[in-house]
Formats: sequence, C-alpha cells, structure tokens
Amino acid sequence: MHVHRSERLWIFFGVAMLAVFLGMITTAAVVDGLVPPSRVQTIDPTKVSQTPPFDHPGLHKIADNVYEAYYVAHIFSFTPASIEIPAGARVTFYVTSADVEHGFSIPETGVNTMVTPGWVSSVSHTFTTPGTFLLICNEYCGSGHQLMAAKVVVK
Ligand SMILES: [Cu+2]
Repeated sequence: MHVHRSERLWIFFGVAMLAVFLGMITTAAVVDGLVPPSRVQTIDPTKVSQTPPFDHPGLHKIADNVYEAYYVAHIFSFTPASIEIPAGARVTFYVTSADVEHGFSIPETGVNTMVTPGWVSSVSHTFTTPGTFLLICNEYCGSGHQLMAAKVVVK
C-alpha cells in the first residue's frame, strides 16, 4: 500500500505530539508529584472510620461564620446527611471516600469535586442566601448512585 509522503508526515507528527504530551503528563505526575486539584492529603481508605477527624464526620465551627465540614462519602450516602449553617457562613468542606470514586457537588454553587479513595478533597464556599441546598454525588458509583444525596440548610 502506498502512503503519500505528506500523509506519512502527518502520521509522524500526530504520533510525535502524542509522545510529547504523554511525556509531559508523566513528568508532571512523577517528578513534580502532581495530583488533581482540590486533593489536599492522603488517607488510608480502609481506615476512614478510625482516622480523625473522619471518625466523627460533621460540622465544626472555627470562628464567627467560619466552619469546616468533614464528610465521608460511601455507597450510597454522605455522612453527615444534613448540616445547618447561618447565612453568610464560609464553609470549607473536607471529603473522603470509604469505598469507591464519588462526586461531591452542590449545584448553583462553586462546590464540585471528585472524591477519590485514599485522598481528602477540599473545596470552600460562602453561603450568602438562605435556603436548602442539595448535595449530590455526580460520579456514577453504583446501582444506588441516584439516591446519594445530603442537605446543606442555610438559615
Ligand atoms: Cu454516585
């Protein structure tokens, strides 16, 4: 089969670019220790229920209108199932998974992160308007995925 010279050139160019990009990703991952954004620390996924502060997940008040919320995602729910905060509160969410990959998303806010076993993900948001916000898993995690939700109540 005859392949035209310019076709061969483009095939070579495509393969070379693929090699360059794979090399860049590998270098960033191995040399720079790059991890996906919002993952702040590692945790043993088999010992989540014994590892502070995830042994007692929930809301912690840090200062006036400043909170930290520790969540454990597991098939097919979040712990805690509901938190209540005052309007204007800044909440930093720390989330980990006790089993499989999950999502952690509060639609209509900037809260959206993946939850990977072995990692703690973190995302912050200031809740200015009162209301009940639905917290959902947006990564398919199994047969009960559509049931996986929790509430953030802003008063
Ligand atoms: Cu899910």
